[in-house]
Amino acid sequence: MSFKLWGRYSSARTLKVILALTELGIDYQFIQASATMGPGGSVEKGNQPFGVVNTPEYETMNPNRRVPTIDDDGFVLWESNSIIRYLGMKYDPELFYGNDIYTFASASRWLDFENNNLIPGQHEVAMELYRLPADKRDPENLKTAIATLEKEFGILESQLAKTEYIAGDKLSMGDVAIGIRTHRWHLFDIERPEMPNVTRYYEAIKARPAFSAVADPAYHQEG
Ligand SMILES: N[C@@H](CCC(=O)N[C@@H](CS)C(=O)NCC(=O)O)C(=O)O
Repeated sequence: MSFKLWGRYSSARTLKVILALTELGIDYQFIQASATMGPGGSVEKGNQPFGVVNTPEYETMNPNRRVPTIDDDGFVLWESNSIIRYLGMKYDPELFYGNDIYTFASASRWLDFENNNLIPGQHEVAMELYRLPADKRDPENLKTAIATLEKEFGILESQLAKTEYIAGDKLSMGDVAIGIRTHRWHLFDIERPEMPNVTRYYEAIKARPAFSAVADPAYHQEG
């Protein structure tokens, strides 16, 4: 089997794919790629990017020139949450959605929630805390993003009062995305309201052996 993943460790979208691959026990070759981050950190601070995404070969695979992208034995796919769904369906439907269409739909909905409701706030906080040079930071923007995240994590808190994991009482592919966002939120140096169910969930997610592949705080706080 040949499996390739293009991405960067500071990208939570890439980390979702890394976590999915690790949960599934799939070996892969990792190629660092980015237009906005590089070995020294953020391009916003004058660092060189990893590159690769601007080559014609990459554009042929992924016309957005974004990461992550996978090549699974010749099958190319981009869009992180579509990659997670694909990996679950192909390699372990039982682990990723209990091999059940309703669990699939529910978990899939939380993948969309992650993309639509959690990523915008988390992106802004990461930019404001780590990636922008000091003179480009905007405290009002940071405050707004933190407030947005509190509201969205409140929705997770309500769900996790009802179920152990995000789409039921067993782990699903939804937890790949929600777990990483929960980790990143806890690593941000910000105040967070008490959310006992999110805390209980976070401990359960962190205890999974596969989570060590994406846990390194440096991945989440890189500037
Ligand atoms: N909806 C896409 C968005 C991809 C995306 O915006 N990725 C970011 C990294 S998280 C990116 O490529 N940033 C620019 C870069 O690193 O060159 C997905 O989920 O895969």
